[in-house]
Amino acid sequence: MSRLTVAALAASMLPLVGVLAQPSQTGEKRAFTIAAIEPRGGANASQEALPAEPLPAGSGYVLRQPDQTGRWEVSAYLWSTPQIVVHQGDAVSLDFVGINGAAHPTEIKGLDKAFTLKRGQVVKVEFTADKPGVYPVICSAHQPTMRSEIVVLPEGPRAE
Ligand SMILES: [Cu+2]
Repeated sequence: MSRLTVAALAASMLPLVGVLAQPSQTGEKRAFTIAAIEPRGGANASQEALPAEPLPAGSGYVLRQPDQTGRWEVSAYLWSTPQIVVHQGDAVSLDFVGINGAAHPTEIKGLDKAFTLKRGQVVKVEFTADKPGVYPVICSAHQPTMRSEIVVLPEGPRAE
């Protein structure tokens, strides 16, 4: 290979190297609030019978038997935001707010984040969405209901 050919080859590869070496230009700041909530409903057994079917297993579901007045109640522990979608490269900020339930031992699987959210507290979790995938947000005390997920889409064109 002549010196000239090598020089020409190197020159032709320069634009490609430039593209590959360029840092991500698509990253945006994304912020979300995720509350620990417990929506609740009930009725008086004289008007609406207590369901005969038991709820699925797990402490995420709560069925309160009729009280002295005959009122029964059902509730489920949930994250207020069941799914969050961001793009690869985004700087993500999550504010977890404890509203219902005393404590929520929580893990974001695949992101190496773990914390206990207590009522009346805000826990801030920040990370850069490096890798595309689905990252479950699990409160181990309230399964199977208290599960959310963070979806990181691969880098690419965004909707305007
Ligand atoms: Cu919980």
